[in-house]
Amino acid sequence: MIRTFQQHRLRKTQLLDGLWDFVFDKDNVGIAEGWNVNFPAHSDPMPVPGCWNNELGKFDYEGVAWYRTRVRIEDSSHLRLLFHAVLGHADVYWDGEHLGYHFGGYTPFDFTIPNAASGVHEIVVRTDSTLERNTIPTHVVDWFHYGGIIRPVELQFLPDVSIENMRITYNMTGVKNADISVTVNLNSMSDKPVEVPVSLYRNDELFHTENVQLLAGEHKELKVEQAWSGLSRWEQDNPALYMIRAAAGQDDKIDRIGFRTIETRDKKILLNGKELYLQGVNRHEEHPEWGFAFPNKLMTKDLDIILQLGCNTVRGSHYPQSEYWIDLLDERGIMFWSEIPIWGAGLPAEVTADPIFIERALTMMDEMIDRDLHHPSILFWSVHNEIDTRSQQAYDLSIKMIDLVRSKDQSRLVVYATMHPMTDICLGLFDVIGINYYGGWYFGHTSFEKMLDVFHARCKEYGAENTPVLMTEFGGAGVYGDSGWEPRLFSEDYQADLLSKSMKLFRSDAKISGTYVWQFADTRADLHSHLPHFRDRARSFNNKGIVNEYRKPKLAYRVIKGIYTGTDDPYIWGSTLE
Ligand code: ADA
Repeated sequence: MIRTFQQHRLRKTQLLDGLWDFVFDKDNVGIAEGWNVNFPAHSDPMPVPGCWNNELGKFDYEGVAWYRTRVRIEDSSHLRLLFHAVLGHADVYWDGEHLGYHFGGYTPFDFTIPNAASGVHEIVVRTDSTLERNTIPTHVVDWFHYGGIIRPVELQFLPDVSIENMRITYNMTGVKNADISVTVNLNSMSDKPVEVPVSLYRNDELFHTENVQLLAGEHKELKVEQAWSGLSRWEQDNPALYMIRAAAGQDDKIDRIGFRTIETRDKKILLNGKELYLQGVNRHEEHPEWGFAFPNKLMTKDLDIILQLGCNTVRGSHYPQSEYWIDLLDERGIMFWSEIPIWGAGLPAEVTADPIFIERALTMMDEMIDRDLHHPSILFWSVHNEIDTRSQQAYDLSIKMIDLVRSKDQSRLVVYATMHPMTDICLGLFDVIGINYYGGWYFGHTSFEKMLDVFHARCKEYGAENTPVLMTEFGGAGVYGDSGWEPRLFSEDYQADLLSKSMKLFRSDAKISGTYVWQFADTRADLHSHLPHFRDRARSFNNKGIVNEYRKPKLAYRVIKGIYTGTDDPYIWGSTLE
């Protein structure tokens, strides 16, 4: 399942997940040798979705690799070939022909193949996981450089007239009332004029119907605006959701929305007019056995662990996470911070002015918003993490990113995470400021108070005195199972102590609206024996997780649970014992 609900009732779809033929192209000769037509005979079977690094003998390969599968089409049909996520560069071939190229990693892209003939067809994908100075992320980043087709691949069978997309927006006009707008984009692949009945449903109840005429090959946009009443709002305790279905002739599309408002006032974040205090963790969607091809089953488990911790929010560090995950958050009333993988600690400011970097950043943002626009749980679109926000280049990039987000979506807050709270020049640009600060880990423990004093003063100077502030990262490493009687660095005890002290300090600062602990689970880091980066990551993991990579709790989990739930109850596993 890609979503937690079915996305089509009429449109036939087929998952192409399974074992694909796979081969590394270490010398990058595949294009010259025409592997898109003559796939090498000696290939390995490779699970899709999956990261090749999780297979034996392939752990540290970074570079070009090729995948191939075959599909049988019973009857000639128009097709849509949809990749839900491929890491890095992807070139897709259909029967040897180049369908197109995509750069990214965590958002979907697709190709339409009109009038595909019946019979067997070959799909070949050339992927390149190489990270460089102007890729996003760049080559220095604090997570493992996985490669592969990490999310499902889908083949959809389209009728002559199909729904390209459906976009639903609304304005709350009262507690239970909203003006809604539904835009449906239709595409005709017919060679003659056609007329299709289009119907729109809310929870299976028809709310609009009309016949639409399209010329041969025409794209048409249909916009329906209505005033709705009697709505329930999406809230933490009652995450009311509404299914919206568009049907156009033989095709349909289903999505889900929730009604809520999000705004800021006098340094506070208000959901449905009520002040929020955010209690969260940073979660990488990563696991040592699956890499970024994170299975749905583990998502429910992650969420249960996070809910038991007392969280009402999660930060999706540092890239668009699975749609299934965000669906779960919608259903459980958990608020989400979503971001693209610009990871900037140590990134030279010039890189953020590189036109290729900027274009990639804008495309990633654009694709993330397109994919996730309807999730009520997403409150924050975050445009970058820890870039050099002391520089004019970062300032200029921020403006571009903010403009793009606001032009596409006015129903969420535009945010970022700064690692330069005392010297940042971008403070005045955003709806909410996130601070990443590692007092007690990279800096001495007492540095939080001083940092916050300087930061708050600087906010005033930059016209951000009313901007809400979140502690988006803080913490320290605690190697799972390492405890003792003395608070040694890297022990579970030190980590728990540091988090507890920092959290108490942040919670007593009325100017801070919430905390995201770094991080939920330990994650694989990118260490190489011949490179200098991240040498302090014991076991080649970022050990700042409050659970380890297999989701086993450390002392810090219990301590934070006590703080977040206000129970000081070290007991962690929702017992069935009386
Ligand atoms: C940064 C970064 C995280 C992680 C963290 C750390 O704040 O955003 O991805 O690398 O530091 O552990 O140092």
